[in-house]
Amino acid sequence: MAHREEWKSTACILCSTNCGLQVQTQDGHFTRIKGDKTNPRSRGYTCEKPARLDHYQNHADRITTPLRRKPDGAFEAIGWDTAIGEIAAKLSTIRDTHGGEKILYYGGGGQGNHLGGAYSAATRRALGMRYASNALAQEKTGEFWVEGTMFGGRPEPDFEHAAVAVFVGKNPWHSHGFERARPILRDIARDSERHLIVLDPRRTETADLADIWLQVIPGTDAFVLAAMLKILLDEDRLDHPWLATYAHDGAELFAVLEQVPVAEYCARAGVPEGDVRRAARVIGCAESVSVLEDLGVEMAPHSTLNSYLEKLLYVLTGNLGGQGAMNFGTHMGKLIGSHRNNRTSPVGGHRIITGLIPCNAIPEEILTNHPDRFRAIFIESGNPVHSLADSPRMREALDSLECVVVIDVAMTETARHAHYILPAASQYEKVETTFFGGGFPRHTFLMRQPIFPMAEGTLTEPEIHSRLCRALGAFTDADLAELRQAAEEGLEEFGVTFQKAMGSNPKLAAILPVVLYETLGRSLGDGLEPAALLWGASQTLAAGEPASVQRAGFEGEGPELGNAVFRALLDHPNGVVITSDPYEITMERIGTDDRKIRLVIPELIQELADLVDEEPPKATDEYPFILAAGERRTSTANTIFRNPGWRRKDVDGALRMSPGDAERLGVEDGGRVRITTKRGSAETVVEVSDTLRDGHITLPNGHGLEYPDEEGNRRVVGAPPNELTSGEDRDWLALTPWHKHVRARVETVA
Ligand SMILES: Nc1nc2c(c(=O)[nH]1)N[C@H]1C(S)=C(S)[C@@H](COP(=O)(O)OP(=O)(O)OC[C@H]3O[C@@H](n4cnc5c(=O)[nH]c(N)nc54)[C@H](O)[C@@H]3O)O[C@H]1N2
Ligand SMILES: Nc1nc2c(c(=O)[nH]1)N[C@H]1C(S)=C(S)[C@@H](COP(=O)(O)OP(=O)(O)OC[C@H]3O[C@@H](n4cnc5c(=O)[nH]c(N)nc54)[C@H](O)[C@@H]3O)O[C@H]1N2
Ligand code: SF4
Ligand SMILES: [Mo]
Repeated sequence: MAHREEWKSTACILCSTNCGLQVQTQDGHFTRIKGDKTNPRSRGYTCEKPARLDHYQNHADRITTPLRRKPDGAFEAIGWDTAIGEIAAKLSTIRDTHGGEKILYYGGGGQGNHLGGAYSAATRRALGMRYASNALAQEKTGEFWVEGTMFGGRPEPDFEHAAVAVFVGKNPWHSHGFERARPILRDIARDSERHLIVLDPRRTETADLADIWLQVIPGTDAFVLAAMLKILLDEDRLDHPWLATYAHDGAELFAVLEQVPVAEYCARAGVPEGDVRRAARVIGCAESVSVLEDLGVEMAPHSTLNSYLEKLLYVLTGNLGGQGAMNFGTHMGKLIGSHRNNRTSPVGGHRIITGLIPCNAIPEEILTNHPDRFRAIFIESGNPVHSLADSPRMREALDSLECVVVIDVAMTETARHAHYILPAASQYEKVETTFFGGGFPRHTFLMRQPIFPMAEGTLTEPEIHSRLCRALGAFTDADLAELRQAAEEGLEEFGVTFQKAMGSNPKLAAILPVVLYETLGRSLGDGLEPAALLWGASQTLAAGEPASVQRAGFEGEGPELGNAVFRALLDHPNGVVITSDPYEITMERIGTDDRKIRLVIPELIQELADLVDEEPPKATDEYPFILAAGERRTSTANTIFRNPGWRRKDVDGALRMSPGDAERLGVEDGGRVRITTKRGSAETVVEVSDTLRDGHITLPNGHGLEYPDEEGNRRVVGAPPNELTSGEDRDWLALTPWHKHVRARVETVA
């Protein structure tokens, strides 16, 4: 009988959708990859990208030994014990001299991994670190702040059932952001009863499918959204009884909206007034509406205001709670911190939103003589030198710090600036998961198990954090003896002992994740240790939402119910439906103090009113183009793949430009150009594309990484977008960068 390879269930790590995969492997390589039909959420769907995943697992930039930077800048290999010992010593010296809050934590997870970040909580407590940031604080924090203020929670769309789907600065055909995006988009487009509305200056693949495509002039969404709201008001399409029940009075907002000159705002945004009226009417009359915004408005002028106006579209029309509308789901572990938080950054006094310092503030909080400046940074699973605005300034900031520690799988642009680099096992060599949205009304959670043995010389992040905590003196084996004993006796016994220990021993409670890892984790079996934290998350979920968990088919109550969820996660690496909810529950999950929606956000009402006096964006002679720096394409996946050879198309990461602009510049498809902004310049090839307006150019994200070519020479392929961006062009409230709105000039090169 022919030998048949075993298929193993896992998930794609290339975007936040985390589609279920089935894979076969041989000799450390993926040999076959297909969508997992048994995954309850993705149901067999994948896009084209995971077929290339072997380029993540195997590449020339993988690091497999801890590295220490020598005074001459070169790295030397050191042992793990040396690395852990020296890092613990350096960071505790900084803590003892200046205070642990002078050590900034950055990262904690990418598109497919979050357990490292969750375990880092122990190391952070052990060192007294108080401040953190990650990539969410350069895209989603404005939106989080609005959602926190209005709802005290984060609603999620239900496009599968929505009568009307609205995308604001979002191209789900390529970027996804919800499960099975392409079939769902096609279904909506095909169904004459349903509508797809897209606000995007480029005729994207999603816009091509739309019933109504509003081709806004870049940066003018606030005008279109305000006009749509005013039309809803004029035509009295608000859901008054619903608003009276669930929302606070909106008089102050309505008074400002009353003043919106619809025709003029449409003209400023460059969209036909008739189309805007039709879009507003379709939304106002719909059975159900789901809306999703993304970088096109978050990384553009009026970022946080855009988020507010976008939410008002569905709230004023009563599209919160219900099939096809926006709903509040359950959470397995927390990805984001509390919405209620009045802290600010230590130097600049910038708002900390959901526990995160704005990414754009990081260099300012370092490059200063201010006594409260950061003196060290601990970076895990993030590549801020490449991914945050103004790469040169980020390099300068890192180089000025007393200690930079990086945990990564690869030698990255950021790792090159570290004093210590700790090599992590890859996301297919360890237990991992994400805490990204799990879906509503059925919430699917997937805990992956190792597909490959760990690369020699690497450790998992949970193990690294455990070793650091031990070296910092946060625990000893004696502290854990009783818990270890209990773990051997089973989950029930462990639960009781754990509860007692957390209540009576603050020293252990402070490093809870590592305690779970070292006790329950060690009892789960080789390689499964990191799963221990999900036992805690399962218990929290079962305690907080017992009825939702029971509706998903789990039996028992209290700790027994949590144990049932945890066992299911261990047994089903293809994903588990952990909660199931009726749509009505959404209104019970409004998390504001008095459980009512706030329609008025005073901080943003003034900005809305001031739009009236805003000059439309004007091109200048020096910088005639608006560059969208970082477009999602079939050939991009953040910086998860380092080998440019993963790309079949658009290998050089072309600058897209309209035919008219190309002709004026005298450049043809495939021709080379230099892009220059006030901050820097980069060379690339041109793709002439009739999807763009004149004056609007786009560059892909994730390009411009250094990687060895066939002769072993390190080469940068494509343009690194953040050599061109600046940290000062940003939202006033959330400090999100205007990456979609970078003024630029383009010149041909020979
Ligand atoms: N293939 C692929 N998918 C990905 C990723 C990836 O790297 N590659 N990254 C993932 C990540 S981290 C994220 S955050 C998401 C981002 O997902 P998206 O936000 O959907 O991705 P982008 O292509 O950056 O931007 C969306 C759209 O904004 C439009 N836009 C530009 N300027 C404006 C404007 O002024 N107004 C409006 N309304 N639109 C504008 C662009 O034309 C573009 O179509 O994608 C995720 N998915
Ligand atoms: N100009 C411009 N800049 C942008 C964007 C844009 O549109 N334009 N998009 C922004 C957005 S929305 C985002 S989300 C960010 C993304 O930027 P980052 O947050 O920097 O995320 P990734 O590129 O996904 O890189 C994650 C890092 O994790 C590492 N890694 C992979 N697996 C593991 C693992 O198992 N353990 C550890 N420890 N590390 C691992 C990778 O090698 C990589 O260094 O980029 C942002 N930057
Ligand atoms: S949609 Fe995202 S998670 Fe799904 S297969 Fe494509 S890249 Fe992977
Ligand atoms: Mo992102």
